[in-house]
Amino acid sequence: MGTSASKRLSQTGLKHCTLWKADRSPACRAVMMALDSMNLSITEVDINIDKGEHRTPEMLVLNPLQTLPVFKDRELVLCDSHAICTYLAGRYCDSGRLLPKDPGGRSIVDQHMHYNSGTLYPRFRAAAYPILYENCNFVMPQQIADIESAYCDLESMLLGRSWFGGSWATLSDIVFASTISTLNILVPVDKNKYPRLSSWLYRVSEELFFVTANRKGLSEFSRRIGELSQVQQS
Ligand SMILES: N[C@@H](CCC(=O)N[C@@H](CS)C(=O)NCC(=O)O)C(=O)O
Repeated sequence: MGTSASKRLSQTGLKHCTLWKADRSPACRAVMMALDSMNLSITEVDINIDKGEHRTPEMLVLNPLQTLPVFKDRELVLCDSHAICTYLAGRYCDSGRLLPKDPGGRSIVDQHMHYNSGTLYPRFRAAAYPILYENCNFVMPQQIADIESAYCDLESMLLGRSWFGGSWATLSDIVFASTISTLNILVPVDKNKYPRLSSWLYRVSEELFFVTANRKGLSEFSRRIGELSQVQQS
């Protein structure tokens, strides 16, 4: 378990906030990208999931669900990446850039968060966990089909738009960026079948928050999957 403080001097330091995270985890990387996008720095504690550090008695007090990320702001403890991202954007980003203040715009972002939480993330888990934790060395056919079907949904959602949530990158894009860039390692996004999704993935990969907060953990995930399976690494 390791603690690190602020990353860049220009960032606003929120000393009263802590994030327990693992870089390999897409849910954690969504929160890390949201923080970097808002130029916020908080105390970060690295947790080694392979060593079960997310299941220690101290962590169980914070999160009985035994998952990461876990976030604390004074007395408030949150244990879901979507809830953490919307809290941070609502509490610390006055402009409404990441999370629109108008109910219509906000509900679009919520809709994407529910899709990520209810459909996309479970499909990631079903494909990756057998490799990471159950000695399976390939992505199973049903899991590939489910992920391809999600790519079809996402391709349709991008009809006539460059970003999922509006005219610029919002929390929708940040949360999707963490899951889709990770899924892309397991089941590559075919640019011929999904041209809009593929262009969006390229576009979002160029965003500074993706470079600073997603790339390292994504490489770590890719390396681990490569060590454990026959999934081709690009
Ligand atoms: N819905 C939760 C999912 C959290 C989750 O499943 N996190 C994974 C890492 S990506 C985890 O902690 N896995 C450890 C385990 O299940 O033992 C969120 O978005 O925060």
